[in-house]
Amino acid sequence: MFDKILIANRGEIAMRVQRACKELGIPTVAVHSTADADAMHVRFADESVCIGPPAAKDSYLNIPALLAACEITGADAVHPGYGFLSENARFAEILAEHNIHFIGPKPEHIRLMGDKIEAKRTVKRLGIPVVPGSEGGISSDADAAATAARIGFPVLVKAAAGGGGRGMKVARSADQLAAALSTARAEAKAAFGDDAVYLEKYLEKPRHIEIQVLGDGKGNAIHLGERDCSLQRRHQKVWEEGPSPALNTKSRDDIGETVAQAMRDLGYLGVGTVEFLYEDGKFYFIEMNTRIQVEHPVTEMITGIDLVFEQIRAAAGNQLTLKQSDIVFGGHAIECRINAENPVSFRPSPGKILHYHAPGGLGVRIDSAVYQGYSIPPYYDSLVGKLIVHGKTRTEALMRLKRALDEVVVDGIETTLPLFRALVREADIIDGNYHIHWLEQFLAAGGMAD
Ligand code: MV4
Repeated sequence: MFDKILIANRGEIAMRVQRACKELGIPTVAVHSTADADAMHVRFADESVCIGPPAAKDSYLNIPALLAACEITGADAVHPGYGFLSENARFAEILAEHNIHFIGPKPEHIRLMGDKIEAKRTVKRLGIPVVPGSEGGISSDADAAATAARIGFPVLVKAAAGGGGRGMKVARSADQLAAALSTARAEAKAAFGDDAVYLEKYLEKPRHIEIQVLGDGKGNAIHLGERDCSLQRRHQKVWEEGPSPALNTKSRDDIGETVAQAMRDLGYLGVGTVEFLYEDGKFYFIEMNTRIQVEHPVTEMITGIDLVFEQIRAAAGNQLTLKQSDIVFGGHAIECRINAENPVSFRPSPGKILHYHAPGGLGVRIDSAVYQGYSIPPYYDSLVGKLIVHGKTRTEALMRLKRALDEVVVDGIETTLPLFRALVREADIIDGNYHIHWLEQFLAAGGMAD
């Protein structure tokens, strides 16, 4: 096992990783920018190192500073959390060159899944269902036209280097195709420095369902069920739950086993998420995330498995001791991402938390790094904390969510709490009847304004 883990992140995920390290008996090193000197993740670590000024590129993304912090403290492993350097294959390689373990997948798998065209080609070969579309990249307008004629309109042009929705353009008919192609290419070039694009059939009203996986890099891998993350705004997840209201046991076991077998064949190491669009009872792969995700607690609550603990064990070279038959799904969990944002305009609202009260009671979990008197800095994401509830049934989870939302106090800044208090009272949400465009349609229709 590792001697000391440096956590190259901040906020709630840095605290979350510390909790797993404590249970494993491994000392932790926090790193922080000058803006985060008063942060909770610094107070709770065994040691801390200031790695630079507020801007992430000078601190949490500063690889030489992180290497120096490992050297100074004697950390022999780095946990990257999510965001920042978590899906940077080069960072994982540089750590290895310095004899420091990266707590994450093999660099080749991070790189593979970062290229959406290569990722899709690979998972298709491994038996995972993909969205009908181009075989690899699109070479010309004629190539695009031929592919669109084969799969039928509407089609979606996507950036190979994309993800998060940037560089995506819909073409609803042949006369829109050339423009969609050149706009998507230009956006991809500007955002990622790579104008490679591919074409897919556009699915109109799917759900976003993702499968959690865990592997040991030695050919053993399992799945831990799904999370339904359809409730998003501008590609930011707002509400995640598991199991998906749209699946039954057989559909879960089928897609889960397909994904787990693909991860065995790949020799995947650590935790990962295979993302699908789900429409008319069918799954279509879109991409794979090679990191621990914000919404991982949903899976922890319905399986009882500590994903960060397992991730660290696997990175240290331990064989997977969990078998698929050990994974028993119990009850229902819902996570709400409470952001420091105006609940109508979604403008960031950093500043000082004057009053704070975290809800408690049976089936309620808060993953947060804020405290009363803490000032949310303006430099990073606006996550105040995650409220996760668990119940035997979805109805019980919703009941607990409603009660917990009425109990939380976060005063002094604006938060998205009013959005969640409205959502738990919406018929479609209570019924689990939503898709990837539901939330934006709700907001556009004045769901929060009137
Ligand atoms: C799609 C799609 C419809 N059809 N692909 C958006 C982000 C990116 N990672 C994948 N995305 C989509 N891909 C096909 N073939 C619709 C989306 C999409 C979306 C997906 C998941 C959650 C929210 C979304 C919001 C808008 C569009």
